[in-house]
Amino acid sequence: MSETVSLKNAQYYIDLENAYGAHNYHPLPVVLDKGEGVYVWDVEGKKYYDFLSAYSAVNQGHSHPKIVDALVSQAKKLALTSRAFYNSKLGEYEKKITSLFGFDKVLPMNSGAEAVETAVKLARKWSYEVKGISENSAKIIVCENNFHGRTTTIVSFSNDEDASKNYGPFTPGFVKIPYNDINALEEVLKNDASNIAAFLVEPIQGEAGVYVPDEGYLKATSDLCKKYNVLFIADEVQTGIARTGKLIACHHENVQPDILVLGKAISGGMYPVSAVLANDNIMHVIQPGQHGSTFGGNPIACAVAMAALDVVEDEHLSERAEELGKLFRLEIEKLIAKTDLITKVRGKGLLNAILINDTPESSTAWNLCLNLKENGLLAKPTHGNIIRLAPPLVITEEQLLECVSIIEKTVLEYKKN
Ligand code: IF1
Repeated sequence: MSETVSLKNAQYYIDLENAYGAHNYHPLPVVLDKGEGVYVWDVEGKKYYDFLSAYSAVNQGHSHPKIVDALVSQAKKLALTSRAFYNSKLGEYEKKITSLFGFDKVLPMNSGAEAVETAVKLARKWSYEVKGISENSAKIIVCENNFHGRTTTIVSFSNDEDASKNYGPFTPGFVKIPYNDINALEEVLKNDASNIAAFLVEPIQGEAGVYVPDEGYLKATSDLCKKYNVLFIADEVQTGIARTGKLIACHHENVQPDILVLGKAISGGMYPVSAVLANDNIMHVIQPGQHGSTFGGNPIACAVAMAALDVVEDEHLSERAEELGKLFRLEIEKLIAKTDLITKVRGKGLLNAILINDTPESSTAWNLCLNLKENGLLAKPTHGNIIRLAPPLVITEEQLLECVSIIEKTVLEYKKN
């Protein structure tokens, strides 16, 4: 009989984290203890709607029974072999994910940042060994206000002071252009394509504040990459796995990237799983001993990911995100007409954000999130005055409309102190 551990009050857990954990986050003051579907509960038993979904990792809902079962049964059987040996799960997973996303090969990793790093290495190696760029001179084009993870190389091409200051010296070989600017990309390619390996882009800039580029941006930039023999790398760690209303956001414009980077919801948030997908003409440049990871492609990761991807298909999460996202933005537009506190809602599928009518330095968005928490909905600001609103994709229309009511109540009651 497992003993029921009596939970302490929230402050007890907050104090522990402050005393013994690095202070690399500033969490909302809530201590979560349980999750199920779109709901989470804190240590005092209060129930909330989760409108962050662990930054779009929990698209399938918290502790989805099918994914939990896959995790538990595989963990009881075989957890980790390393890639020194074959295992009975990896090949099945590789066949499933390459067929689902339409690529010849997948390179399995663990975190999103690891997958982005893998894509950078793959593109560079391809540019030397296939395109013929002279070694150590390849450049990769990235967008201003990007977020691709937090490794030293990745923050080397970030223009976010918080993410990069005092982490130098930085990795060279990256060229920044404005996001959502086709001409800016064409300019760089026209002048320097012979030294350029790839263009790395988020189909929607999540951390920057859910910036949705103009219709046609992804198609136009991927066409330019084809024209100049430069690889188009889509970082779909946050926008992928049905979040924006398609299996990957590139599919809104029928774009198939040369390299696809996935993470987060591949596992439904149950386990760290990420992946880099590409066709043989690119992936073959990595031969035995030239890249790897202890946990990459481990049996638990594969079993969990196969279950999580089944849930995406079985529960039609892309279609749900598409339909419910339209309803959500429609309802928030009605709220915007009643208040001057919110100036805009933007997003695609169930990846949305509202812009608060105050400066990024103000605490209005944070205070609104504190009030949303009191009213039973958890969300967090990104970059000051923008609040990301991204529930698990398993949310029902009824639950979504209840959340709209919570947001409306909170906004209309908000008193700037
Ligand atoms: C944090 C942000 C979101 C990502 C894209 C790669 C990664 C991420 C497009 C790296 C990760 C996470 C990281 C997490 C918070 C969250 C985040 F606020 F940091 F920027 F979602 F917007 N590409 N995003 O969004 O994946 O290594 O984390 O598995 O670092 O605070 P990871």
